[in-house]
Amino acid sequence: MPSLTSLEKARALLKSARRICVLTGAGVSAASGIQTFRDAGGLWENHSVAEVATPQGFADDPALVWRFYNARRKAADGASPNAAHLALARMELGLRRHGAARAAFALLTQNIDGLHQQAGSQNVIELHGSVWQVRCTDCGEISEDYPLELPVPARCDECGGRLRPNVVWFGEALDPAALQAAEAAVAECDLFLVVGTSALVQPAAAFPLLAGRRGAPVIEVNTELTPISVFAAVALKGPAETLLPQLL
Ligand code: BV8
Ligand code: ZN
Repeated sequence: MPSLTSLEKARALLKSARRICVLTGAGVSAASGIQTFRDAGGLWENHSVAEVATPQGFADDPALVWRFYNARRKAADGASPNAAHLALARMELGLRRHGAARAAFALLTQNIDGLHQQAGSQNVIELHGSVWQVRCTDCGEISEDYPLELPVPARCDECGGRLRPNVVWFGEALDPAALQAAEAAVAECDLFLVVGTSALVQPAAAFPLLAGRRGAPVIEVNTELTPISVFAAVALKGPAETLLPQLL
């Protein structure tokens, strides 16, 4: 666990911040019982990324991909927000209530489980989509009204076209609106907090570096060191569900 001084330093930086940008990854949902990707026992241990998280994998075997995402919908359905999600929602509320007029708070998440919204976070930008949304590859209809586990082959209620999870796979561009909103938040923040991400996946992993290069201090909360740690003004080593409430 981090020394008191690094916790105090992080608290002081947070206290004086007016425009906070947060980036979260699977580590914030770990305490909610949702598997991360690259930790021991993680999702990528039992699934080939190419088979379940690329357009080619979906084209080759949509049933396999839907089994993978149906399992993730089920896991997310059984999960509730943990203290890390709740602390981030409280941080945003506090800033909006007591922050100066130009106070701003943006929560960029790579997670697709919707737990930040369930915890009460308002300004959430889902960089990699949502496991709750399904998109028709023919008519483009996006819906959250399909059953928890989609029958395979999953067909569109509107046009009978093939349905896919509305998530961003490797090799796919992020939704332009989400990317633009994220870049704007990175450009205007005066503090960047990165929590629970291995910081390997682009373009999300570049956001903390871009903020740091502009002079915004970066605080990292992670149970391990990552490529961001060396750039961070403060790198707090420990679980987000314990450290984030201590930061507030
Ligand atoms: C794109 C699908 C271009 C949704 C995912 C070189 C440079 C730039 C890009 C690339 C490159 N080489 C390849 C690329 C492209 C690729 C990429 O970045 N590859 C990497 C691996 C090298 N990027 C892309 O393809 C992106 N698109 O670049 O498009 C383009 C442009 C125009 C036109 C066409 C194309 C798309 C990336 C999105 C991929 N989709 N998933 C889903 O199923 O969820 S990625 C997958 O990884 C998830 O989205 C996940 O969110 C993301 C990141 O993982 P993490 O969230 O960080 O989770 P992880 O398990 O890795 O780490 C958990 C961390 O938490 C650990 O550090 C652990 O220590 C910590 N932790 C654990 N418990 C706790 C904790 N911390 C605190 N408390 C705890 N309790
Ligand atoms: Zn359709």
